[in-house]
Amino acid sequence: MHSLGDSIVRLETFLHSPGRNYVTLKISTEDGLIGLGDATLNGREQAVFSYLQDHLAPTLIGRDPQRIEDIWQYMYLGGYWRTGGVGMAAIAAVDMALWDIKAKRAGMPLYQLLGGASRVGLLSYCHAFGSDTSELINSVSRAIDLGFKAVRVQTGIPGLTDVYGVTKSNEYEPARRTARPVEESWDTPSYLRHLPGTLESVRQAFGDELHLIHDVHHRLNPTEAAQLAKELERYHLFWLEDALPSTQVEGLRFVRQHSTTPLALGELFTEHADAHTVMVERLIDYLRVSVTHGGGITPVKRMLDFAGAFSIKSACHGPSDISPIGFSAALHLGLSIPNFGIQEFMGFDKATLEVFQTSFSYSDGLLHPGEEIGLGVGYDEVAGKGFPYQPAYLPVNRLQDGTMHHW
Ligand code: GCO
Ligand code: MG
Repeated sequence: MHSLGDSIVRLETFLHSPGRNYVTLKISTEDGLIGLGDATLNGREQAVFSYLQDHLAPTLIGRDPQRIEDIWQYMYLGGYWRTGGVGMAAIAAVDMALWDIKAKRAGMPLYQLLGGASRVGLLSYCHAFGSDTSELINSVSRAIDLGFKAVRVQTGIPGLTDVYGVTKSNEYEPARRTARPVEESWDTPSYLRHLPGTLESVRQAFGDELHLIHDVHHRLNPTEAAQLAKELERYHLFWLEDALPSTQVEGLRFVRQHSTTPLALGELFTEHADAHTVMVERLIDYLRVSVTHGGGITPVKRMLDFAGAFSIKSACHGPSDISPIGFSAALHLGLSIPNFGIQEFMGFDKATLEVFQTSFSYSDGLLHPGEEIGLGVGYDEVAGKGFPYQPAYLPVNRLQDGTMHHW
């Protein structure tokens, strides 16, 4: 088969913890190009690291790095145990690194290869949270001062000590560096009683123009989700996120029948099949799949193109547990596709930005991937070594009587 004569000579996998744990892949080619990919999977970093280094990497040496699609199919179809977070994050890292290499070879930023810019920048949203309404209002004010036109709002709930999306530190990073997961508690009736009043206060404080997002984090059943979506209609949310676990398609149909509040989900999707029904039945308005967990740029672009046929927009998952490499991949994709919706932007701490050199920019609510060739991200391995892996887990969640609940 025709080849440009180049080949993959080295794949190196790094697991470093600047700020948090990140799994990073570096592919080197015979003609001296380097591509980077993100394979971070929150709380399962060592599993992805091993899958990449021990199982995938040896099979890719000597292959032509130009043949991204063929290599993707080789990894996905050839793996037999396809799909799932661990496997898809590993495949995604290879895919991203190969796109990085192709764009560097072409001498252009990746978004140019993907069809060029479809907009001047990407509308982004940040996280605002508070243990009570006044803290939340302060947090939203800070977001507005930074120029954000869209904000995710999460609030503490009276009677519950730890609530999803609310933390005492400034940076919201749900994984904690503990030997076992922290146990949080949850009470759905308290949440349902408390949330509407909080959103009312936020609307009263900031008016109608600000785009408001709220993340339920899969904690309701279909009846509760429908009641909440219906009750929140008057606050015209940008979206209500993960009102139900994304596998509960029948429940989503029920929520849709009862409410016009826009819905977003998909941060746990790892491939097209996970999203197929919610797309063709248009049970959602925004698809939250991330490039890192959805298998890379190649399949996620296909998924988003498909979603566009149903007027569903992109909203790539962008927490700080996706590395600056995966985040940049989402920016290049988002800048180029026609049905971009919004990009989550939690930002990265100082240590992370010491190890990953980024070229993306944020200004007045909009993100841009920058004009550096490739993905526009560098990785300082020496600096990375100063931040060794530390075990960290996402919390688990129990109802007040001790029953395990969705986290
Ligand atoms: C979001 C997500 C995150 C996740 C985290 C888990 O909407 O950004 O829900 O907050 O909890 O990414 O790894
Ligand atoms: Mg979420």
